[in-house]
Amino acid sequence: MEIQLWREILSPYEQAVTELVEKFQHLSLEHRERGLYSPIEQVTGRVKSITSILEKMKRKNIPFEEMEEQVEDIAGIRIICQFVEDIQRVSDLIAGRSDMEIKCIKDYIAHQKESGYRSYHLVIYYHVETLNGPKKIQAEIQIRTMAMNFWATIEHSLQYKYKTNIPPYVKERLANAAQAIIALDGEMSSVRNEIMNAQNSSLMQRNLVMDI
Ligand code: 0O2
Repeated sequence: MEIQLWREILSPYEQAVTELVEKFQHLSLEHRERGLYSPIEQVTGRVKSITSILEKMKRKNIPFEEMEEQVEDIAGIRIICQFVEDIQRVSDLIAGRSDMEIKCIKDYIAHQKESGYRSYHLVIYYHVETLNGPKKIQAEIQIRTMAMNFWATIEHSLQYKYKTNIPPYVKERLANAAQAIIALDGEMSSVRNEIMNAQNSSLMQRNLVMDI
């Protein structure tokens, strides 16, 4: 397919990623401006590469006409939280919004993937305004803790290196690391209130200094 056609297809997704990243960053800012703890630590986004879209269509036997409906993560947003508890708060914030409609939820925290992958995915419908009028597209929002993100980032690069053939001894290490991540998130949750209080008071002090 011609590159120009791909550009036209992917352009609304690029717009959606830019808008969604901005909206979630603003949500985080709003919390901080009100002196509230923000469940959102960091937001990133990307449009799936053409190669990755084609690879997924081939793997899942998706015909071209169904690409935009069936490849749900052409627009991808990643929200990183400090604590596991923050993930549900972010999901609730999304559910309460009028500009995002939840299509489905994939809870890989309650149901960890075989690889050890843990993350909370929401597929949403989102409207973008284009030259041809409004377009309803899908976006996948991945919500995970910093610790889960650390594991997923390392494992993703190993998948890239080994394709589907990660050696058994590496798989075993990854499985051990996944268990360690669960323990780490649990430990952090147990001191969540203390950490949140400490962060709030340092934020308030900073605001006071800026007011002077
Ligand atoms: P990218 O662009 O490199 O991030 P499938 O694609 O078959 O896994 P599905 O149901 O289409 O499954 O989508 P799913 O599982 O909700 O989301 C796919 C995305 O979740 C992946 O994107 C990863 O970002 C992440 N993910 C899913 N499983 C794993 C895993 O085992 N390890 C890691 N590190 N990430 C995972 P892509 O396709 O890799 O594309």
